[in-house]
Amino acid sequence: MNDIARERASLYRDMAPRHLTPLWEVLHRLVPPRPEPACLPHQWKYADVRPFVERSGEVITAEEAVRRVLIFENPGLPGQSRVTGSLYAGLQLILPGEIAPAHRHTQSALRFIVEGSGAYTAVDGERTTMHPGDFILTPSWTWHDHGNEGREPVVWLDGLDIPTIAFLDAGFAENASAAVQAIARPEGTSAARHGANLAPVRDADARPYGMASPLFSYPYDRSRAALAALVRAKAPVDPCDGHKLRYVNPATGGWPMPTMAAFLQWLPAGFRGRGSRQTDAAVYSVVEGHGRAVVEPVGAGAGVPRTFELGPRDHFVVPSWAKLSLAADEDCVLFSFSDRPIQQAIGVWRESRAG
Ligand code: 1HN
Repeated sequence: MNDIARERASLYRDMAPRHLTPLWEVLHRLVPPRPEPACLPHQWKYADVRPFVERSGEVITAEEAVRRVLIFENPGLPGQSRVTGSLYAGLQLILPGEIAPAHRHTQSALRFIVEGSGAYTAVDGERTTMHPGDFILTPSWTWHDHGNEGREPVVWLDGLDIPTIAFLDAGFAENASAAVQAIARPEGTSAARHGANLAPVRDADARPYGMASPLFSYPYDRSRAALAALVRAKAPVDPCDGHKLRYVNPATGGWPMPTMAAFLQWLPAGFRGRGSRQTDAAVYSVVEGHGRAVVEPVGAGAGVPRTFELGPRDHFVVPSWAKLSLAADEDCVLFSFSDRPIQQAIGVWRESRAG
């Protein structure tokens, strides 16, 4: 060590007890030229995951677990219950006759139904019955419980903004006094008020969930029909995305929840997509068809491109600014979600479709 290096080292040592550190030693890491996510690309094949979901159903009830979920833990973020830097994801199982007790929290949740029909989720007094491919919201601070009055196991993908709310130290939660919340309105009321391109005239019913969409269930048959109609109409196929639509809050035209965006896309058979990058890391759930995702990450995973063979109920995560290229051997339908609303609200969201 030369004199100046020694002087610097002693400066750092002397000021450390005062909780002072030199910016110039870390500046390049604080503001890297492009994102350097610790998050890695990863795939969870349903055939690999399903036996563990089933075994979890043998060792604990939904009620005892409160939520019986296997967390999708990103291999680049071990022990942190995160699927990306800002998001949590997992697969939840509810068996016939079970309930998951009512509670509420400031974290927002979304559900995407992966397997089975006949379970319900209730949000602030209204139930909606789950079918594969349905997209369901649990907005921040709404009471919610789940139950399965059907005859088959039901599995869904949970997406929550848990790491984001933890980062903000803004998490609150409470349990309801009753495990199953009372039904205040018949099933379908939210869809009638907000799901037919109509809206309540007066304010009382206009925004039951504050900033989140007043429509809390987006059934798959309607979303799929929209994409299928675009395919039939020979609408232009985006070179990166195929046919891709975003779920909307019908009251605003904006995102369904303030912290999470969700999308449904159709890749026509034979599609060979161009690569694109976005600053919002995304979690994908394959609904239909077989294809491929090539993910070329930056940051911790740089230099290790991953190819994921896609089939129904497989899940994968694409880190921020990774190049994603999608291909389809047969018609493919993909669901995905991300933190794009946060990034767009603060003006930092970017996309590169240059390849
Ligand atoms: C939660 O409330 C649900 O309501 C799922 O189904 C997963 C993970 C952490 C904290 C709360 C649910 C959750 C959760």
